Amino acid sequence: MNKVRLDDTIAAVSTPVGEGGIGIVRLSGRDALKVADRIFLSKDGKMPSSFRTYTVHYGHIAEKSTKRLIDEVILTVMRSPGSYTKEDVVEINCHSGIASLRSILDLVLKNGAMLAEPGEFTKRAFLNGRIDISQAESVLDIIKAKTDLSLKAALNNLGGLLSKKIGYIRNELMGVFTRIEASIDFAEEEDIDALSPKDILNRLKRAKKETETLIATARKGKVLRQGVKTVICGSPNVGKSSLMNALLRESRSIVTRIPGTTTDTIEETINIKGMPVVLVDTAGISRSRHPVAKQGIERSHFSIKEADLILFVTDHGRKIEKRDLDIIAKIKDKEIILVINKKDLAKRINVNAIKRKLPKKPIAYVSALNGSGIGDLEKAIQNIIFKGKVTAADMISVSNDRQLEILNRSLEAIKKAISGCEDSLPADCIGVDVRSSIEALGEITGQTITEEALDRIFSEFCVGK
Ligand SMILES: Nc1nc2c(ncn2[C@@H]2O[C@H](COP(=O)(O)OP(=O)(O)OP(=O)(O)O)[C@@H](O)[C@H]2O)c(=O)[nH]1
Ligand SMILES: [Mg+2]
Repeated sequence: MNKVRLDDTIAAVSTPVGEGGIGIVRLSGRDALKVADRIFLSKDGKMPSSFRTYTVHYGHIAEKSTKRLIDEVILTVMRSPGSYTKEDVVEINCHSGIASLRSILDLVLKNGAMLAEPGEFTKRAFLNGRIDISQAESVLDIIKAKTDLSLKAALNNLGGLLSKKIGYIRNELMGVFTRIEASIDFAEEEDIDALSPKDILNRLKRAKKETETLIATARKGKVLRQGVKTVICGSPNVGKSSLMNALLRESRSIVTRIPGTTTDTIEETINIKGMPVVLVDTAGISRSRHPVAKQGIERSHFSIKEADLILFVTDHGRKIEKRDLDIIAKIKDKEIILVINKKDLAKRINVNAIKRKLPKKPIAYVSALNGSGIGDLEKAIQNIIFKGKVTAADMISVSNDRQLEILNRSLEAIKKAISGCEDSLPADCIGVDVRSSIEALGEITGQTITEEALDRIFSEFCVGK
């Protein structure tokens, strides 16, 4: 397929595939209205190209050559530059069935539009200067937001709060850079407005501090965006699946009294005080030789490796065994909450023996059977993930690994510039580092982004966004 060019008019189905009340085919580009003219029959015979911006019109989509009606629709016109892409945009609200959506899309494509690439509407909003790249990324975060807090953080970024912070740091560095350049170019002239070395150092230190603050938000940003992978693990039959169900408040995992019930990992997302938590129930870890159990246990180990947090489950009514200790040895360097389940049963567990192996890890006593202690466990999860409350500062956060990697790169360059100043290196040496930190920051907002990086960002989107 030919690559779509920026001056092509693009079209795609912008709603999820499937049966629903309404589906939307969206068009964007300079011929969007012309294409609509060719396929829209309004009651009074008026053409979309005569419609005012932000007006809504009733009519039919039809193949005009054969007079075949395809669907009854509502058509909206949003004219350039006041639209999502800053181009002329037409949205056709039709009935959301595969046949209707596909026929309308086919007709639109036959009449001069090109099928949009993934994320291309948002990409055009960036290329046409309506939003920057970090804002475009937040569109994806909004679509994927699983809780109200995730949504709030993503909306802040869409509103440009992260871009503003980056802009502040970049300005600080620009100030330093232009003065350094001036001092090199006009070194002989006495009265140039050069910053003193102390001013330069102060500005660099401010930029360093702001960058570090942003980097510190990355962990929470990632939590809000992707959720915390929380893996429930332990020996067979300790009540892992029962705990999963108690946290989910529904009977998702199979529970039986037979050890080895769970043989595969099961994932579900829950919302704990606004944080998305991705719970993973795993097969109990034992030395089973059964081929099904063995594969399941391999998956348990894999999940443990990937976990942000582990709920290590033991049984209040049973003594600690070697296999519990083997699991502890594997997980002890991770973030862990020790969950002592079945607290409704008489105590046989030696908690101190585990505490010695897992010093300073929080402990929660629960009964997955009757639900007691589950609220405390949720609080412990919240504490460990967010070290307490979510603050307003967390709501302006670096939301993905791309942004984090760039910030780290920029920070390294700033640090080099600072030590250059402290060692009184020549101005041009310091200038090189300041410039590379400025260029790095430009990649977050898109001022200095490569085509390849752009493609990578938008490939995460679906067609139609
Ligand atoms: N008394 C009591 N029994 C429980 C509790 N939680 C789970 N059980 C029982 O323990 C047995 C095992 O529960 P599961 O949730 O299947 O345990 P599991 O750890 O997922 O087991 P595997 O998947 O086989 O590794 C079942 O009979 C549960 O009803 C609890 O808090 N108290
Ligand atoms: Mg189970």
